[in-house]
Amino acid sequence: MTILQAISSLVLCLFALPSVAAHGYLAYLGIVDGQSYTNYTGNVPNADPSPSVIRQVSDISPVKGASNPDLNCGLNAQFAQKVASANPGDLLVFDWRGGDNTNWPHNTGPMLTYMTSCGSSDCTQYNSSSSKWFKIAEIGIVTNATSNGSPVWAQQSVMNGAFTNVTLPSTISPGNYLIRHEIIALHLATELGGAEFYPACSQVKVGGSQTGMAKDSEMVLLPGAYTDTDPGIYDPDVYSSNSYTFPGPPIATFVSASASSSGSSSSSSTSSATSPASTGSTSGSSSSSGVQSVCKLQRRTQSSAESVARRSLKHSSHLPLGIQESHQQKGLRLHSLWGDLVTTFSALRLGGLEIAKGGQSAMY
Ligand SMILES: [Cu+2]
Repeated sequence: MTILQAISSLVLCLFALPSVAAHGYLAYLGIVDGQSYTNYTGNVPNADPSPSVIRQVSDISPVKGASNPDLNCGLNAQFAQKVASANPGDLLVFDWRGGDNTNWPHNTGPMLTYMTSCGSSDCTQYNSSSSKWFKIAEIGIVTNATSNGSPVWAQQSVMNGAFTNVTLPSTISPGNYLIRHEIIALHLATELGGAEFYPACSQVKVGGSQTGMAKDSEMVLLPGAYTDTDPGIYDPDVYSSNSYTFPGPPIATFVSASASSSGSSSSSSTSSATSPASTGSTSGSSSSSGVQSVCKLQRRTQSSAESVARRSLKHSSHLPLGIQESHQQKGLRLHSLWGDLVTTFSALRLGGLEIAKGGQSAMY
């Protein structure tokens, strides 16, 4: 993107601030476990909640300020009623949406994934405000700036309609966990306090019999791990510099170890994806191995049928924020979501999944 485009998108965002489109939330969590795929629906912020595994937040607006208590799990995050099942090595698929259910509206800044143990009980009543979190993944700049363009971040593909996925560490110990996936939008981070934090916590029970755990020294409080002056949070050069310093701790070493020892089969989800060229700060080795566990899935191939479906969906869903979509609308959207995933998996050639590529055209 050119400087001009960067400026114009910044200006657009500033003008768009009062609109619901300017911010967003984690709308879905998908879990791919071997042959099976489970999609968990999140609640629209502040809507009358349905049982979910994603902790509902009160607004699509960002958390502002690195010491804001809402940095923990998002604005006024509420316990969720359900718990997702997952196993070590599963693919976690995050689907972020804008507040009016269009694409995620931002393109600048990193995405980071943390986990914390809920202890011996499930996470449905677990207060994580003083919990210790460890980082399992982070992704930032994927294409360096050119002489006439800003660097491109992985977040750009989310804005373009992609899912973001993260591999659950293949050696992680079984137990009850919160998975905190966070987008930090840096389009205003040229000013102190301008960064927008979007954390989202999902409640998961991890099975298996692995033994991987983070060290005490790798665990942090949230808030607590960031300050407003961190170079990755207050970043005056965000539109021009190719170097980026991820905030927070390094990726836990057991995650890096499992990523490098898992061989070719589990690296398939990353090898065919865009290869990220992010410049991690923490240490060369930990940032590069962490990036390996993250890749982007192309969500939108935009067949014309889908465009029509989406357009009509958009027309029929001109509802103020807080009103839940009808069953029919949800069905239509899930339908297209599944189509997207079929495309995605075919494109990524995920090992065990045998999904015919032709399936997609039959859906519409
Ligand atoms: Cu926003």
